[in-house]
Amino acid sequence: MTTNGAGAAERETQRIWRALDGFRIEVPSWGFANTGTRFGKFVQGGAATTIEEKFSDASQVNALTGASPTVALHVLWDLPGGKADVPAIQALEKKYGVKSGSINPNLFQDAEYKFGSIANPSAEIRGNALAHLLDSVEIGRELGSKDVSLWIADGSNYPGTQSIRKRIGFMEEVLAATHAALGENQRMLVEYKPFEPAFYHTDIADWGMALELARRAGPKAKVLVDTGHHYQGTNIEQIVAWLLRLGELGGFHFNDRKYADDDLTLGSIDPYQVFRIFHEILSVEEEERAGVAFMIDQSHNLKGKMEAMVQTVMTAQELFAKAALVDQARLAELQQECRLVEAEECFRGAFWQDVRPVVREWRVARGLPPEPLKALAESGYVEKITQERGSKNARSVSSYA
Ligand code: PSV
Ligand code: MN
Repeated sequence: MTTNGAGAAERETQRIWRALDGFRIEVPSWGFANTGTRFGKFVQGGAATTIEEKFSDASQVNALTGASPTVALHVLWDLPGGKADVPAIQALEKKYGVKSGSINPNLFQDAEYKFGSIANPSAEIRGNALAHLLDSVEIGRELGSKDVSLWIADGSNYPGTQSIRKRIGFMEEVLAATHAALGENQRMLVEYKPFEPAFYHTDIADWGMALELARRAGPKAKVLVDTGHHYQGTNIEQIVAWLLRLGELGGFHFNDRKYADDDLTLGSIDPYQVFRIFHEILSVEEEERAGVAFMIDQSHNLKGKMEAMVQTVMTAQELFAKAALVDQARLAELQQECRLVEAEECFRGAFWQDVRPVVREWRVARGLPPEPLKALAESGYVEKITQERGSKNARSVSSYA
């Protein structure tokens, strides 16, 4: 796979294997469920409508890729009974061999949150939002999951209709109270998003706001970067570099997009961007990046859900492997001497390498199928779930359930 001789090829192979051995990416429970667009819902025969089906799907993805042993849970969608559902989830973890990952409170779908949740002018509504956050912390603790991952959908649609400044104070209070409830091994991730569902201002619009709120909440609060939550042209890897430098990068929600928060599969539009992000992560010491959680946040409307998820994890593995090929020492030298073209070639040379043969060898060596998508097709799993779940899905009208 390289032109530099057998020794160099061997070293590159080792770098890839080492990177893949340590690579984990969490799948979202909601990525297996029916979703849609603002204009309609597209039901798939094989979509998961129960938490057991979501665990079953997640465990298949893990068995095929060897990289996804945890599944992110969305509290209202997956634990509608709250803490009372924890034993059922634990039983599913045992049955399917995948663990609960990040716990995602839901502060965006109840009617009372129309004007906001933790930034709502009403103290009563903020109190309800806090109660849900505290429940989520408790659920996370009982499940032994590390991260409570907060996305705050609050904002406003028209200038002058809300006090942006007052709402900062409201959020600070609730986030500090949530942080105070975290167990020893728990963290709180603060996600930002500049648009949608609000379109004039969102209360946590960018990484600066998320960082400041996280810092004020306490040391266990970190920033979560969702790759779909930026304005066009934003240099996401620069944000990543800053957050790494500050020790404040909690993790990622990976997805790809062309226009807004499109939830397209990772690397489908701009694989080079994902490579650049992985490069930033791989260019810091192992301890510094140890706490950075990789998660997928996608819902697939047109592609088959299982196929799209397997394809996503494979793509993530391939792009991570490419990033692992960057010769960091050589690159640092070239950067220091401002040898621009050589530095760029050293960097993108790794991106252009076809790592798939080595990734395939690694899969076989680890007892995994060499071609996960082919193995999925041959397993008959999608046909089986389509048959089993088909009639339920045909009747299904509720979104995300
Ligand atoms: C919002 O767009 C988001 O990125 C948040 O992470 C949610 O939890 C997730 O998508 C699912 O709607
Ligand atoms: Mn997200």
